Amino acid sequence: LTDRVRFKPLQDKITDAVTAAKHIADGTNLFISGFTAGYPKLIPQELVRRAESGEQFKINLFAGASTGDMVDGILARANLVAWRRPYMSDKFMRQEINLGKISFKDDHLSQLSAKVRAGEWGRCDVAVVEAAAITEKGHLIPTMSVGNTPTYMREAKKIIVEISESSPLQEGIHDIFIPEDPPYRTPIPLYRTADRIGKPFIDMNPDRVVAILFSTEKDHCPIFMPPDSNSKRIAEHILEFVQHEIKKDRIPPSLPWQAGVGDVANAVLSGFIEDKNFSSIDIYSEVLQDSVLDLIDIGKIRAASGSALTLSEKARARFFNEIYRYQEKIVLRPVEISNSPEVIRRLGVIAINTAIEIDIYGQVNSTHVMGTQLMNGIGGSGDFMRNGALTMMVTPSTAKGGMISAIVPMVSHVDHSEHSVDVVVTEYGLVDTRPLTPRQVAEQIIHKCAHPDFRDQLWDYFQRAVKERGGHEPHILEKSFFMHQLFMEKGDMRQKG
Ligand code: 0RQ
Repeated sequence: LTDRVRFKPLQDKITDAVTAAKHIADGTNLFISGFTAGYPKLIPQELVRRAESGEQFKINLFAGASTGDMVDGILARANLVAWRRPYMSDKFMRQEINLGKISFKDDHLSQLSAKVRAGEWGRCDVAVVEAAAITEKGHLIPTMSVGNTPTYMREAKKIIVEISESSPLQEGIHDIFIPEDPPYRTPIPLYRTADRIGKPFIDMNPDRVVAILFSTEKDHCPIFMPPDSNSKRIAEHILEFVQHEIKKDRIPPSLPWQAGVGDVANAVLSGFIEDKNFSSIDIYSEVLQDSVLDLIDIGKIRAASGSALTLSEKARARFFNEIYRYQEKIVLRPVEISNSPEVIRRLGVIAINTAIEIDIYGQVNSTHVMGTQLMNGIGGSGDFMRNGALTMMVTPSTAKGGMISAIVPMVSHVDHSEHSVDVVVTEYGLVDTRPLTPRQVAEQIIHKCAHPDFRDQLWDYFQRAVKERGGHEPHILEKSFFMHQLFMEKGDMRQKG
């Protein structure tokens, strides 16, 4: 206890979840820690228990990004969430959002903290945050993520802390810096991936702490599969292309990398393990995954910066055992710093993010299946795609067993415009759109990136659009969604006969 709650005046705030959760009532705006990892676990369970015992209430839930079933899943299933912001990836919550039962708004992750400080999200009633410890001076050491927690704690009227006994003390890995707000904003003084510009803890006003809980619950750990053949091929195209650009002296060899969450990101980073051309890598990303530890182990990482560490069970154990070694290389920051457009642009990040669909001119849909059904949210992809030095959108060429083409005439929803997308990659090939006109982009995306099953119909559409309508980016508006329409009518985008 004294090890974890070292600030004596707060020790009498240690209590149980039932007592702590009494600060949360119908209509409470609840701001939680958590960014794929590091979310509170006891308070959500207690809220569900109250709902199951017949209490009628709903909360508005604000996080850093996605959490786990222990937050988004159980709260959504208990029908306790009125509003959820931002990015989430829970299956049931997604369903409720698409049914209009949970209100959801998708923000760029870099912007949320400033919006909360500006009061755009309304009252900041209660913050519930997971911590490894409270320091001698009453400051908070977070666990596996930082996200928006520094701002949530600064703004909340009441703070509930869940001390995670399953996390070892992780002092020294976090770098907490809250930038100034307009109109008196000065530059964020971060010039290299490894820079530490803030404090190793989150400032906390002990007077606002209403409860401290001890928790033995663990984050749900993702299971990373070895890269499949598509992810491997996408990774190969990317690494070959970047090497080519470095050889041609078009980009310096030392630019930091960002890769979104998931298989392709892991495959690209795993590709570095084998590749002799990359020996000293900086990662300036949002979520750091297992592959970062592998690269540190073989001495290839100079610095890895992110807002969260999302590790499989095995990698987590490795990290906890040798935290002193990994923390020399890893920095965890607030998401407004890890995803800061200013810093991403200054460092010249090579950004790789995954799309749901990409159109022949390079517009990208990352969030809505068939233009209407929310998948997860834009996450940090907009922050990185709009500001990276070299930006890549990747996707397998098909989805749903080959019935859906990820390359379409016109995207059914737009998250990233052609102006933010330098390079398009599928397992079939890569198109560098930078030196091309939109018509040349269309020709190349159809021939190099689309799956062979869909090339003819895409080419036929494009040719007709050029002939019948012309223009800088030819389209036949009444036909632009013919592939989506085919899927909705027949369950297959392929044109037969
Ligand atoms: O559906 O789960 O029902 O099988 O989308 O697709 O292929 O498993 O790939 O997990 O990498 O997710 C874009 C959603 C890709 C993700 C997206 C269906 C597919 C499957 C998932 P099932 P895969 P991934 C920073 C970066 C936005 C945020 C971002 C994402 C499911 O990468 O959310 O980039 N990105 N953040 O079948 C219909 C298509 C489809 C399709 C895929 N064209 N039509 N369904 N699917 N393409 C990180 C953070 O911000 C935290």
